[in-house]
Amino acid sequence: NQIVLATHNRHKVEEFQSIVAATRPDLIVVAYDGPEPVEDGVTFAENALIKARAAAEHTGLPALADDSGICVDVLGGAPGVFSAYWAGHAKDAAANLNLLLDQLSDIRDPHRAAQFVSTIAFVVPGDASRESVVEGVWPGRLATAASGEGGFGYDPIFIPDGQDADAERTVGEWTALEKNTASHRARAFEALAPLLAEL
Ligand code: ITT
Repeated sequence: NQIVLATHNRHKVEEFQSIVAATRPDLIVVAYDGPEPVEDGVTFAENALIKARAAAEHTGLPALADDSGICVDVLGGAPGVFSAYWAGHAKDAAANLNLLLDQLSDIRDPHRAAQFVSTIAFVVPGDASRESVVEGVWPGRLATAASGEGGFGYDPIFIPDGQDADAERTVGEWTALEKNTASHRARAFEALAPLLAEL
């Protein structure tokens, strides 16, 4: 059973392969390498659907797409859908997270609350009735400096809630397995699992 993952982000491919292997080892996740559609939606759901529909149409396979980002409370939910390009058009992860830290250092917010959001669209070619969108949210707060080499994007500055107060780590310091059992992406996939039962 193949399912195509509509992303050009290799970290997302690795994470989905690990998440799917843990609960649906019969499903083979293949990365989509066809033309990238223009992501001009204004919400995670719109962008996820744009990507999943394009991959389903191009490959003829059931398709998943993840549109995701980090949403900072004191910034009204930004960077949100603009997370990949927060510091410009280059998709430069270090520049993005440094800009976010700079922005937070100018604002007095002792909580620094933020959440990672993953929105997954599922599209089955030729069966619009099965099209669906689910969301996973991972609450936490922003560190004051980056630490850790793991993960990607904003992981080095995100401290998930629920850790022992004297041993808090950023996701950059977590193992891949730790991240993939707790993350916004894992939570969204859990919500999606019942819809994949027929695959
Ligand atoms: P595709 O559109 O090809 O899937 P992308 O990286 O451009 O790849 P998005 O448009 O969904 O994907 O942007 C998501 C951005 O949000 C991503 O580039 C990171 O900056 C951030 N992000 C999402 N999930 C993350 C995670 O698990 N850890 C760290 N940063 C994450």
